[in-house]
Amino acid sequence: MPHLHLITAEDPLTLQARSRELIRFPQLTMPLLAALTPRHWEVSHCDEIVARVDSGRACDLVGISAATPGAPHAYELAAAFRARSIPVVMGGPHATLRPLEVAQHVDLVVMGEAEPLWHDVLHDWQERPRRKLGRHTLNPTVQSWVEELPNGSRIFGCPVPATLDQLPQARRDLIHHGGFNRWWATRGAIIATRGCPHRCDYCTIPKLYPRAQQMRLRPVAEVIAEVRSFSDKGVVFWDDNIGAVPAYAKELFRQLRPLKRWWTSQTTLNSLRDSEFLELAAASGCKALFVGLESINQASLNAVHKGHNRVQDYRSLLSRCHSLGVAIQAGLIFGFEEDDTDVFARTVDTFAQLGLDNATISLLVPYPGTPAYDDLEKDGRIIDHDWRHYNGKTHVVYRPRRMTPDQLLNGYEWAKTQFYSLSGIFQRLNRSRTGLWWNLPRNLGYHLGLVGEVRARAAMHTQGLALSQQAP
Ligand code: B12
Ligand code: SF4
Repeated sequence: MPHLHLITAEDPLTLQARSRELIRFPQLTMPLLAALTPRHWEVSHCDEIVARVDSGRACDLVGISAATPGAPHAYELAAAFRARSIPVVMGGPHATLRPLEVAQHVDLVVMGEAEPLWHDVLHDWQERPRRKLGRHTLNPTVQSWVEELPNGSRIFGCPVPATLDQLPQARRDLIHHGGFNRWWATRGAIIATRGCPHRCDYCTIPKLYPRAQQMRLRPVAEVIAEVRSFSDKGVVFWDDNIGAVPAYAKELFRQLRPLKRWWTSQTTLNSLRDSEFLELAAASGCKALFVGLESINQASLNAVHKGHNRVQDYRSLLSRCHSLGVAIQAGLIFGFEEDDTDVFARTVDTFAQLGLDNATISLLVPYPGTPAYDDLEKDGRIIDHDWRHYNGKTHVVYRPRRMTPDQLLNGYEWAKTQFYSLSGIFQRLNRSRTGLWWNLPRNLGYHLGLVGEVRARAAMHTQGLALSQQAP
C-alpha cells in the first residue's frame, strides 16, 4: 500500500507569533484531501501548528499545503524529503498563485482545487508517462491539464470549478490538536460554500478558484449529514463568505437548529444588515461571526473596492448582533493607501466605544496575484520580497503612501497592544457583554499571544541584524 504523508506547513515566525493564543483552529484542508485520496493509499497528516515534521519518516509521496508566508519553509521541508528521494507535491494558495516558483522546489504542483484533479495527479505520478515539454490535456471530461517543465517538474490545473455535490466527509481523525487545546478544541471543521461574490483589491480569493465570484453551494442535506456524523459541539464553517447567498444560508441555519451545535463562520456586513439572517443564525447556535470590517476609514474601504462596508453602520450592526448573543470577530487591516498616522488611535477608540468583541488585527499584505500587489509593484513600492515576511504581523513589505514603513509597524503594534490591553478588553467587553464565559478567555488568549508575537519580531530583528553583521 503506497503511503502519502500530508503536511500543513506553518512558517516558524507565524507559528511563534500565534503560539500563545488560547485557540487553535482545526485544519480542514489536508483532512479533506485525505478523504479525496483513493482508498488504496495509506494517509498520514502532520499539522505543523501542533507538531514538528519528522523529515526522516518513511513514505512514498509527501503532499504539502502552504499559504504564501509558509512557502519558503515548505521548500525546506520539500528539500529534506527530496534529498531522500521521496517526491513532493505541493498545493494551496501559494502554489496556485506562483506555480512556476513552486515548481523549482517540488516535483508536482497542483493549482487550485483538488477535487477535479487529485485522482488523476496520483495516477499520473504512479504511471509516470513520458511527454514532451509543454501543456497536455490530462482529463478531457473536466478539461484538466498537465504542464511538463524543463526541470522535470509538472504543474497540474483545471479551469472548471469543482462541484461540491457529494463531497466526501473530511477525515476528522487527521485533525490534530496539541498543548492545552488537546482536551477541548473542536474537530468540527467543515465547509458549506466556496467563493465570494466580492473583489476586494488585497484579497486572494478571486484568484484562488476558477470563476471565484460564482458561488458554489453544497446541498444543505449533505452539510447537515456531515455535522450529524461528528459529536463535537463546536462547528467551524471555513467558508469564505457563508452569507453570500442569503436564501441558502437561511435554509442551512433552519436545518442546523435541531442539531443544537455552537458554530462560527465568516461573512460580510451585508449579512448583518439582514435581520432574518441574523435571527436564524443565532437560533441555530451561531456564537460568533468573523467579519472583515478592515477599517474605520471609509476612503480606504472605497479605494480597495470594499464599499459594501459602511463605517456609519458599524455601531447599529454590532449592537444588533450583541442583542442576539452573536459576538463579532472583526478583521482589521492597517496600511491602506488612504491611512495616515492618526488611523491607529482612531481605530482603537472607535472599537472601544462600540464594544467590539475581538479583532484579528493585521498589516496590509499585498499577496502576489492581487491588484494590491500589482499596483505597488508597478510603483516600485514593494520593498521586501521575502515571502516569510508576508504574514501581516511582523513586517511591512511595501512603502505605504501616507507614512513610513516604521510608522506603520509601530502604529500597528501600538494599536494591537491597546486593543488587547487588560483595560482595553474590559472596556470593550463591558459594552458588548456577549458570551463572556468564552469571549473573555479568548481575549485573554490574544493578550498573551501578543507577548509571543512581539517576541517573535524581536527575534527576527536580532536574526536580521546578525546576518547583516556577517555580510562582507
Ligand atoms: C481556514 C483558514 C485558515 C485557518 C487554517 C489554515 C490551514 N492551513 O488550514 C487559520 C486560521 C489557521 C489560517 C491562518 C492563516 N491564513 Co488562512 N485561511 C483560511 C481559509 C478561510 C479557509 C481555508 C480552508 O480550510 N478551506 C477549505 C479547504 C478544504 O479548502 P482549501 O484550503 O482551499 O484547499 C483546497 C485547495 O486549495 C487544494 N489544496 C490546498 N492545499 C493543497 C495541497 C495539495 C498537495 C493539493 C493537491 C491540493 C491542495 O485542495 C483543497 C480542496 O480543493 C482561507 C480562504 C480560502 N478559501 O482558502 C484563508 C487563507 C488560506 N488564509 C490566508 C492567510 C493569509 C493566512 C495567514 C497567513 C494569516 C496570518 N496572517 O497569520 C495564516 C497562515 C497559517 C497557515 N499555516 O496557513 C490567505 C492565504 C493567502 C496566500 N496568498 O497565501 C487565505 C486564502 C485568505 C485570503 N482571503 O486571502 N487560515
Ligand atoms: S469580501 Fe472578504 S472574502 Fe470576499 S473578496 Fe472581499 S476580503 Fe475576500
